[in-house]
Amino acid sequence: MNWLCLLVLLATCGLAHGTWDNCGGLCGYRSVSYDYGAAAYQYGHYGMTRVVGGTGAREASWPWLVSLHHAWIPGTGHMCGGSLIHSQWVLTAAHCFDDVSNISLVYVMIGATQLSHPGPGAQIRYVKQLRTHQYYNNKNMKNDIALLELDYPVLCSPYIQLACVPDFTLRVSELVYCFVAGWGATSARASTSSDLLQEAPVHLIDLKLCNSSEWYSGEIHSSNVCAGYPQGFIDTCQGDSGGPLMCKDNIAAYYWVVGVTSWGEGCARAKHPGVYTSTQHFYDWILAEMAASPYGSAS
Ligand code: 4AZ
Repeated sequence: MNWLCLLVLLATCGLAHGTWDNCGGLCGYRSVSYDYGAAAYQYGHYGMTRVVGGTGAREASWPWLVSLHHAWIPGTGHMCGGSLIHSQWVLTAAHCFDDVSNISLVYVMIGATQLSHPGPGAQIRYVKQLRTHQYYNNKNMKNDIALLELDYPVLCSPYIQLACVPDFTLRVSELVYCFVAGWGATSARASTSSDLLQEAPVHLIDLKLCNSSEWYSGEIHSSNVCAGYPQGFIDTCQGDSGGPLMCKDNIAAYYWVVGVTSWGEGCARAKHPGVYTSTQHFYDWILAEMAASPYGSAS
């Protein structure tokens, strides 16, 4: 069997646990290969420079990660992250739109790493429609998930690839290599976003522990995923919202987007890891919303 066949076979195995695609039949693949080595997963060995506690990502590192911009935000205009899950749909957080009254001021930058210099691999799309979850609650952050339909499909390239979304058959808690990435603040006190995409390895944290008394004491829902470190130090922060929590298992070459960055008490604090909306929990909702588009582009 040649390598191409093997790749197709692996991709087909992946699709058995969820997702839908139209980007050459693949999702979750990074066109450029990056070897972080085992040391990247040992707390304290990852370059504690700056997401919070991450490092600058290389070009095309996470080719499904997009930056949502708002025309009125000064500087780079970055507002939130998102994940390209279909050539015309971006998965993000509902709370990103809490203060947005005019969706035509929002646009999506796809295929960029440095926002001030997006480069020739980047594409920009406007929003045809926003679909926030009908039961999104901005007080307790339940159902913090939304979909954006883009005005035109993006073209896939080494810089632009689709994310894989897991259905209920994937055992997410068994995935061991997880990363967060985004253009959010690099410290809890910083109010500005980062020009260069930041990434960091994180661990999935058991929901019971995450919801225990010294942690989030009951604020975590069954539709959440917690990720980070008991000691803190490495975490998503303001501006990373809507972006992906991405995991893969030992052997697969592709990543699943298992969470959408939602909230946390502060950033990188001990016993207060990042809280993510579980994409697996909302798989059917995502599918139904895309299929129900009045424009019919995901049928
Ligand atoms: C935010 O405000 C935010 N530490 C995102 C993630 C986290 C905290 C805040 C997690 O967008």
